[in-house]
Amino acid sequence: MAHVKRHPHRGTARRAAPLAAVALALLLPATALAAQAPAPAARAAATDCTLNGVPQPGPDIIGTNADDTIVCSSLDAGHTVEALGGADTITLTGGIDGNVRGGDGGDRITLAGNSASVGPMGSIDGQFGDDTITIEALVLGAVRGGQHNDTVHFVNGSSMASRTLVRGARGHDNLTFDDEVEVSGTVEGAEEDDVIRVFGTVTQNGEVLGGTGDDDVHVHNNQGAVDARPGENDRCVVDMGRPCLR
Ligand SMILES: [Ca+2]
Ligand SMILES: [Ca+2]
Ligand SMILES: [Ca+2]
Repeated sequence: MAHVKRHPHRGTARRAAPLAAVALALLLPATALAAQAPAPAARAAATDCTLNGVPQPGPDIIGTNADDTIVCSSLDAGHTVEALGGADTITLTGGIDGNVRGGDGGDRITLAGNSASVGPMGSIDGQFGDDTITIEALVLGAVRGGQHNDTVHFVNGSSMASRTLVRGARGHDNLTFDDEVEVSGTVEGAEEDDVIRVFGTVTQNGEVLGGTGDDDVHVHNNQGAVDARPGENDRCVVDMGRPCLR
């Protein structure tokens, strides 16, 4: 073990300053160190997107008015994706705590992957144009079709919670929830004639609302509230559980 006893021949003075800094840091009160550390609730900036293959760190990922391809594996709270005009393809594969907006044009927005989720403050909004929004993962925040005739599809493997909002908004919207999806929170077609299909269960924490316009609502198993009103020619069907409110 000769090397243990060997004294350094040089560099001692240069090392002294860093060592002193370390020693000083060790002497600092714990509160001072804590003040320098980020608050536990605030995560380090992690927005990680690409726009047409080019990395985009955020906070704002701005598309072009052509057809863009945007992929985000993370979007921090307060950060935005603004796809602007064109038929954009937006794929969300991680934690989405910011706001994703399709802009004009018929956009395709997909939430997919084992680690994908829309957090409580996160949102997806198709905005103008006939948008197709496909949800394959957890949504705690909001999914909005925005204006025009949108298709929102929660496929098997997706999930919701009591504060989730799914809103067709203006236009004739199609909102579909596959048979293994437990619908919680609020699902609403809102303005104009909408088609809402729940092939599984609306939980006791869930409500499905047609809104204005003549809506066509069909829920397989309702343990919550289903109400197509107030359209004059609404169609509302529940196969089992609590009947439609009238
Ligand atoms: Ca767009
Ligand atoms: Ca739309
Ligand atoms: Ca609507």
